[in-house]
Amino acid sequence: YKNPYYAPGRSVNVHLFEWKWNDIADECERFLGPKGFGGIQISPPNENVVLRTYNRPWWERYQPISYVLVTRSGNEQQFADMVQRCNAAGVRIYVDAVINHMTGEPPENYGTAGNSASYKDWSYPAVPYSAEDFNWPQCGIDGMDYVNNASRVRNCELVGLKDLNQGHEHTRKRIVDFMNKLIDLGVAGFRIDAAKHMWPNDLRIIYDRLNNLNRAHGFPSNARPYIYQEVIDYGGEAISRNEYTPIGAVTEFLAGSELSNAFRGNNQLKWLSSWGPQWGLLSHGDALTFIENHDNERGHGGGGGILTYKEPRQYKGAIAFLLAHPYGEPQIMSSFDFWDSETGPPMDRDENIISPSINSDGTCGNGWICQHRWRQIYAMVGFRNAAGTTGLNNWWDNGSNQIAYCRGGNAFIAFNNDNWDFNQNLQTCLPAGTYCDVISGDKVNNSCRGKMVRVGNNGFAQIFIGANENDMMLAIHVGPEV
Ligand code: LAG
Ligand code: CA
Repeated sequence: YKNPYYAPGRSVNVHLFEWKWNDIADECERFLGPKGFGGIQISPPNENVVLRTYNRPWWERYQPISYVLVTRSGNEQQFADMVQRCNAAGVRIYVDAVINHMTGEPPENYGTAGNSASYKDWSYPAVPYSAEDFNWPQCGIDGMDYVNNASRVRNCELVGLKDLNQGHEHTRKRIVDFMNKLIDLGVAGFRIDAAKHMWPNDLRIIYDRLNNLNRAHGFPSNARPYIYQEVIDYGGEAISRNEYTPIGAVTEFLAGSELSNAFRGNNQLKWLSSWGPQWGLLSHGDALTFIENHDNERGHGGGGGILTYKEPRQYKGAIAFLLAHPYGEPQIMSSFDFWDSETGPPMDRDENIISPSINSDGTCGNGWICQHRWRQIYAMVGFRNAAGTTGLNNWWDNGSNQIAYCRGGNAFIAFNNDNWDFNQNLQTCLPAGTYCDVISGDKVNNSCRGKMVRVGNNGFAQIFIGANENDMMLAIHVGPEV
C-alpha cells in the first residue's frame, strides 16, 4: 500500500482542490503529463450535502450523503473519462476517501446527486446506511479526548459528523464496494480522510479487501492501491501516526511545519543537512510529505502558521527544498484564491464551479492560483525526475542560511535565505557544460532566459544568488529542463 505506482520517470502528487473532472483531464494532457507530474489528488468524488445556507463552502464535500459519483466536479461518466485520459497521459489519480462519517447537523439534507438523507434518524437511504451502521451511543469528541482518550476520538463524532462504525460488516462492505468501484475505474489509490478517527484494525480489513489496480489502465499485475492516511500528529496525543504505518503510508504534517519555520527564517537552513527521520519525521517509505494542505492553508484542521501561496518567496523556497530532497513522497497543493477560510471555489450564479482559465504566460485566472503552473514549482518536478533515485551528496553550507547539495551526478541546487549575496565556487557533481538555471527562467527555443551556470571539467561552478533576487534558489540538472 506504500507504492504510488507512478509511471516510470515521474514523481510528485498535486492536489487539484475542487477542480472539475473535465478540467483535470485537459490539464493532464496539456500540462501535467508533459511536465512529468506523477499524480493528482482529487476532491471527494461521491455525493455530498448541498450547503446553500453557507453559500456552498468547500467543506460541504467532507459531508457525504451517498457513494453516488455525482458532485460539483462532475458525474460518473466524466470521472471515468478523466481517469482514462490522465492514465493515458502518464498521470495517476488518487481519491480523497471520506469514509469516517456522513453529514453533520443540517440546515439542509439533500445531496449533489439529488438524494436526501435524514440526519436526525441516522438515515442515508442512497447508500443505504441506517442507525445500526453508526457508532452508538452517540457522543462528541472534545479537545481533551485527543490527549487522553483514543477510543472516544475513534468512536465519537468529529465536529458533529455522523460517525460510521467500520467494525460493522454492512458498513465495511459499503465502503469496500465504493473504493473497489473507483479502483476498477482506474484510480491508483486513496487519501484516507480522518484516518485518526478510525481503528487501524478496521482499516486494515478494508484495505485487504480492495481489488488490485486495474491492469487495463497500465498498472502491473498484483499492484495494490497506494494508501496515504491522514493522521495529524505533532506529538503529545493519545493516538500516534505510528499506529498507522504498518498498514499504509501516512501524511507527515511535521514536514510542512518544520520547513515553514526554517524558510520563514526562524531556524537556520544549515540544520537541514540532517533532514528526514533525524528530525523526528517518519521513515522515508512511510511519509507523504507536503508544505500545506487544504485544511492548514486556511487555518482548518487545527492548522495554521504554514507557508502558503500568500507568502510566495518563502513558500517557493520551502517547496523547492521538499522536491529537491530525496526524503519522502512529496505532494504539492494547487489552490483557489481565498480571503476567508470557509469560501468555496469560484462559482457562477447557478452555483456551478467556474473552470480555471489559462493565461498566455501559462498561469491561471478566474480565481485559481494553480501553484503547479508556477515555473519555480513545475521546474522542480523536472528536477526531481532528473534526480531519480539518487541520494543526497556534497552538502555545503555557510554556517547559516546558505546551503547547496547534489543529487548523485544528476542535479544540483543552492538556496540563499540570508540577507547577503550567495557567491561561491562549489562542486555541482555535474558533467562539464553550460546549464540553464530552471528557477530563474525557462529554456525557450534552446536559449536560456534564466541564469547560465558554467560547470568546469572538475565539476565546479561559480554559483551566485543575490540577496534581492526574486527567488532564493538556483537549480540545474542533466536532461531536459522540464
Ligand atoms: C478532515 N480530515 O480529517 C478534512 O481534511 C477536513 O477538511 C474536514 O473538515 C474533516 N476532516 C471532516 O472530513 C472540514 C472542515 C470543517 C467542517 C467539516 C465538515 O474543516 O470545518 O465542519 O469539513 O464539512 C463543518 C462546520 C462545523 C460543523 C460541521 C458539521 O465547520 O462547525 O460542526 O460542519 O455540521
Ligand atoms: Ca470514527
